[in-house]
Amino acid sequence: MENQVGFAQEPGLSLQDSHGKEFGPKKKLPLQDDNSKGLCPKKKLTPEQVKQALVEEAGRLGIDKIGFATADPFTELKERLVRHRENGFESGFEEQDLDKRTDPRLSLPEARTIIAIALAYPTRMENPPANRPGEYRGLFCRASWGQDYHRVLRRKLEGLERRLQELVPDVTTEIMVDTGALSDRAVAERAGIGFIGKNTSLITPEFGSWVFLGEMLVDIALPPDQPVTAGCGDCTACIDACPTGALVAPGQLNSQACLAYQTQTKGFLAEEYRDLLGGYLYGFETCQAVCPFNRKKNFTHQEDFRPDPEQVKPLLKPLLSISNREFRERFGSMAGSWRGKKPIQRNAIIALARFRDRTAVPDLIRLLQEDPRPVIRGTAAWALGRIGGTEAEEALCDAERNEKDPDVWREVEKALKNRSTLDTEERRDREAQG
Ligand code: B12
Ligand code: SF4
Repeated sequence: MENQVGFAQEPGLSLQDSHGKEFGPKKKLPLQDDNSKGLCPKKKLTPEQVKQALVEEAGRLGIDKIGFATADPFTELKERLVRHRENGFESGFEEQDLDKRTDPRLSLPEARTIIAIALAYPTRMENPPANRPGEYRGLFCRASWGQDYHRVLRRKLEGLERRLQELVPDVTTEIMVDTGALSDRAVAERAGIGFIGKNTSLITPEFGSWVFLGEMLVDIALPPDQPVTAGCGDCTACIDACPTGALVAPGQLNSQACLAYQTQTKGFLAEEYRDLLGGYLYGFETCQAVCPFNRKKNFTHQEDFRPDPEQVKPLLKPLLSISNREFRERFGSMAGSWRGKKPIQRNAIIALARFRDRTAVPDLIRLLQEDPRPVIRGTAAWALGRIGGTEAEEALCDAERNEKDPDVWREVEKALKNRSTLDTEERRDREAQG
């Protein structure tokens, strides 16, 4: 005998929107066991119930916040993004198609709802290894601690997707975490996850801005949440603290001047930024660290984001000679490795210069003489100029004679000029000490 047909999400259930109109699967699927279930009275599953089931599932999956928003176009954001581009404030990491960035239906044509999630990440390390002379360390920003958040949030969203498919079998979905077309912050704001701070971050009342964001577009209408009403008030701590003035106006960032962006570029780091990195190898977070909403916030319950101190605060010198394979093995699982090892090594050289680590001079000389990458040779030259000393000076003079790359040569020249300043200061100090 042929099976009776019915809704497969839960035999005997059908979906209704708030007006009582059915919005469930248009396609009817065969029931597995029509004898028992087909005879049961149909239970109505309203959009509110679907939403509630997803909220409960989010709790089981360990999602810290979930919110629901309409999939209407982000019209105001589009105007903002156009001005952002005209001002040259983009980083280049954003989706380039502004229509796609602001119209969810260009990613999922039937999109009705966006389900936004947030996961909190920790801000303090237990037993962080100390900096010691000759054993200095660099730092990955907190957003790079533990497992790469792209994978973690995607896994959580896939868990939600599975539950939704049980409830609404032919639902269509599209998951996005960071690399999707939409602005994760704008989505999260609309879904009531938090508000946009003057530092441009999405700030939640519970976890501050120490949260990652992701979303799932779905082609069914679920009741939206209300945006959070809190805000920054008169506070301007992040704008005042940003060392490059990258926060050009409340909620407006010139990404090109943002040190988080600058740590991720692959070319030479502009000289004006080198003294400002403060030992960061990847990312930057002053505008979050000073925010009162982040004060004393340290949520360590997400196992996936627990930092391995040797990974997130690594010794600098070994980074200079790390092989591609070793780099992948040690750092490949972190978000901060996505640009490869070159920017990390460049930043490690800059950090060694900051510490004026004389024990790094032989390694830096080797880089200056042998590394095939001009950015690494040139940055090593600059660092040698900063650290100074006879050995460094001789290596720089050799490079002045032999270096063929014009950019590296310019760095060598600058380093020699800086070195003479340092030496003059050293000489003056020694004379003063008698
Ligand atoms: C490109 C990018 C960057 C660039 C540019 C950042 C920027 N602020 O534009 C760089 C490399 C600098 C960067 C740095 C960081 N990033 Co980033 N980045 C992105 C990415 C891929 C796109 C962001 C984008 O489109 N920016 C352009 C601006 C104009 O749009 P927007 O920031 O998305 O949204 C703005 C508008 O909606 C506007 N807006 C809307 N309405 C209104 C109304 C008013 C009145 C105002 C004033 C503004 C406003 O304000 C929003 C906030 O900036 C997103 C992922 C994604 N797909 O969204 C992650 C993302 C924004 N980054 C993230 C993180 C964690 C970081 C860092 C903290 C990492 C670090 N420690 O180094 C820093 C923070 C620096 C900072 N202050 O933004 C998280 C942010 C989480 C959060 N809680 O906000 C995201 C969402 C990734 C994720 N999925 O979790 N990032
Ligand atoms: S530091 Fe102050 S102004 Fe900046 S985001 Fe936090 S509350 Fe807003």
